Amino acid sequence: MISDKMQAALNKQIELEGYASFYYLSMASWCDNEGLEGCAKFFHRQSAEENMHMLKIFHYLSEIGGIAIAPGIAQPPSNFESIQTVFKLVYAHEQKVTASINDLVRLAYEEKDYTTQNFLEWYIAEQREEEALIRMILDKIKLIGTGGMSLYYIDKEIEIINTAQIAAESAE
Ligand code: OFO
Repeated sequence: MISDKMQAALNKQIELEGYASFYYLSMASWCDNEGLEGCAKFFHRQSAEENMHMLKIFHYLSEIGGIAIAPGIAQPPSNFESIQTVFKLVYAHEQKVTASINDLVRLAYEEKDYTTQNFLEWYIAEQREEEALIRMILDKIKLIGTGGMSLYYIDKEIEIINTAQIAAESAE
């Protein structure tokens, strides 16, 4: 049986993952509008992934006899300064998610809720991969710089990364 505290914390995480999904959807729309098609595709896929992360917790709570709550999602920003800023914001948000997952693991341990602790292991690995991916993108953006044609090269680079991610996922 899950404790009320653990259940409330998992429902908070559902909200955070849901927000990430809409945040990245908003970024996809901004990229589309800026003509950054590769980036838009990347963010549509990221948004769908975050939705899956949200649902995974939702189903987990139902599975163990808890109550999953459909979250009210705050309006994410719809305008961004630059594509460089967008990826910096993504990195900051992923770090926030990682910190929140770590808090959940700590709580599960304190509550002696080993089932939830085990469930959260998937998220620990996922966050490690996500942070590494965004760091790699930020490094590439830095290498490309801000000269003429840089947006074109950044977009192409993100398109390549997105395609590789899709291929890796379908090979799993
Ligand atoms: Fe689900 O927060 Fe990123 O991966």
